[in-house]
Amino acid sequence: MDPMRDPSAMEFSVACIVGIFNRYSGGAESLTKCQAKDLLKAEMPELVEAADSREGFDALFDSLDCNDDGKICFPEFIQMVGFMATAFNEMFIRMQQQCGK
Ligand SMILES: [Ca+2]
Repeated sequence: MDPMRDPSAMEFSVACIVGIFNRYSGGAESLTKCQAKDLLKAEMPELVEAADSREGFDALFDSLDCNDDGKICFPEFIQMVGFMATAFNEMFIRMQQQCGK
């Protein structure tokens, strides 16, 4: 990769997602439950708003923690990002259909 070239939108977006995970994990391989809550509250407030109670957040965390180790590793985190991207894409398609495009 040419270091003088500006990153593409996709490269920039992926780098942002990686940077966000590492900012909240402190560079560790996984997010603790507290770190995951801080990340989700700051970066995905609408997702957390629906699960704002402690029980709601615990259920959300448990659904993300696929291997039940009490932490969210990067693959578990990126799977959640994929679900969010899929939901945004479906919303985008519905909006286009409603506009007749
Ligand atoms: Ca896990």
